[in-house]
Parts: sequence; C-alpha cells; structure tokens
Amino acid sequence: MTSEVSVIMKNIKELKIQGARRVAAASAKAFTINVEKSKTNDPKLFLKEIENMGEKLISLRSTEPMVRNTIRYFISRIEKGNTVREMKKITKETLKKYDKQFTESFIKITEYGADLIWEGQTILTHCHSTTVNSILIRAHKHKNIKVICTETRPKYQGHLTAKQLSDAGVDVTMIVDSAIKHVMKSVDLVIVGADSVTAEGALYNKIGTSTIATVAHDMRVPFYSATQIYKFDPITRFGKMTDIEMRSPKEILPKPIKGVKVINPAFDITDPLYIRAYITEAGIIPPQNVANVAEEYIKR
Ligand code: RUB
Repeated sequence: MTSEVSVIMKNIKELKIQGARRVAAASAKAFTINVEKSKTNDPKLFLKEIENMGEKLISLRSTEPMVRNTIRYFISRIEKGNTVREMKKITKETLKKYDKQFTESFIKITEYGADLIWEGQTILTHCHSTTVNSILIRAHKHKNIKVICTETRPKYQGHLTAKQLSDAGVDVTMIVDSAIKHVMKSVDLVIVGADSVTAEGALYNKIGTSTIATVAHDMRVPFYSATQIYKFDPITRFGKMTDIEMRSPKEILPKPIKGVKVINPAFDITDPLYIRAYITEAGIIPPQNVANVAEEYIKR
C-alpha cells in the first residue's frame, strides 16, 4: 500500500474525509492508485490483491454502501480483462466514467432539490451532507431562504455545514440536536443527506435523523432525503441489513466517568413512513419505488 493510500484510509477512519459521497470518491481514488501500483503480472493474484484492498476500504465505514457499490463497479469491469495490463487500462477508463456519473448525478440532484424549495421557506438540515449543502446554496441563489442546522453531536459536522452555508451568504441558524422539536414549528421542509437506502425505502443517515423525521411527521412538515442512486444497498433486497457503525466512546466522553458505559452509534434508520420522497438524479422518488428505480438506473 502506498503512503498516499494509507493517508486517505486514515483520513476516512478519522472523519477528516466524511459524508458518503466524499468517502466513496476518496475510496475510488485509493483503490485506483493501488491498482496502478500493483507489481504483479499474474491476473489471478492481481484480482485477489485488489479484492483485498476493496474489502479494507469498505470496512473503514461500515454504513456506506456507496463505497461497496463503487468497489463492485470497478471490480466487475476489471474482471473482464485477460492480462494485468488490460485490467489496468480498464481501471483507468472506469474511473473516467465513474467521475463523470458522480459529477452529473450531483448536478441533477442539486437542481431537483433546489426546485422543491419555495421563496421564503425555512429548511432544516442535519449533519454535513455535500449534496444537501449544494441544494441549499443553489436555492439561495434564486430565492430568499433560511436554514436551520443542528450542531450534530458528537463530532459537530453541523459546524462545517453552517460555515459553508454562511460563506455562501445563506441565512443560517444553528441549534443543539435536542432543540429539534422546539424549532420545528418554524420549519417548512426538512432535507437531509443519506448514507444508505434500503429495498423498503428506509434511510440510514447520521444518528438523530430518525428523531427529526418523527418530529417532522408529527408536525406535518415534509421530510426529504437527497441521495445518489449509488447509495441504494442491494444486499437489503435479500433481508440483510446494512451494519450500523459503532464509534469510539471517547468521541462522547473523552475522559471516562467511572462506572458509566457509553454507546456511540454513528447512524440510525428512518422508517419509510416518515419520508415524503428521495431527491435523486433520477428524479423525486417516493420511498416505495426507490429499489426498482435504483436497479433500473444502475443497469443503464
Ligand atoms: C455524514 C452523513 C451525511 C451523509 C450524506 O455522516 O450522515 O448526511 O453521509 O452526505 P459522517 P453526502 O459525518 O459520519 O460521515 O451527501 O455528502 O454524501
């Protein structure tokens, strides 16, 4: 493994690279560097080597099917090569195609999401999603909007959200995560990101998302999640669930309190019942349809 790849992996693990999209893009980069640097000329050994690398990248953030889907996307194409030389060439071509889809899907989601927001509305968001921020900044260019964002304990990803929005000129207010119910009466719609979407249309996203969705539902506020189709997790079709990443207790209690146990799940699951729709590159899709649309879309 090259030092560049080790740095990328460390940064993913330590959340210096965070958010499903950025983690997937960084994993694609690490994976392709490794492919390029492989010294073996034996196709079988080469495939074994890159599969191991893929597994390592996937295991860094277990709740990220976008990484798993990305690695599969590469390996399924690379396998078609007969020699290592051919396989390396396929990897380069695949990376170009992947980057193009990655950018195009982001632009489409940004447009569709911004169109859902009306003049004068207040939007609530949670954590840091590059996709949601892009939607909010685009909406702000054409309309007067206000954004409320959570600080997002324990790692405060909401600070990054707030800073980026404020730098772009958006009117942004930060709250503690537990103030959700207090502010919901002044919210017109909720838009959060996504880490994973299941076959039933359930959403895996930053811990606290499902509480926000429940409160929004109780107070009749529409709840949307902005997601690339690539976050759909195909294993959920067969009853398997995405693992929820459990992070270090130190993120919550840097100095342990004697006798106190800590659990620190990074993500939670929002029932499809609470989700108005997913904002995707294929359009605004109700949770019930997301699996079918994803499978059709990925085949193209
Ligand atoms: C980030 C998070 C984001 C999604 C979507 O969690 O939950 O909402 O990853 O982000 P963490 P994006 O900080 O633990 O990675 O839209 O950028 O893919």
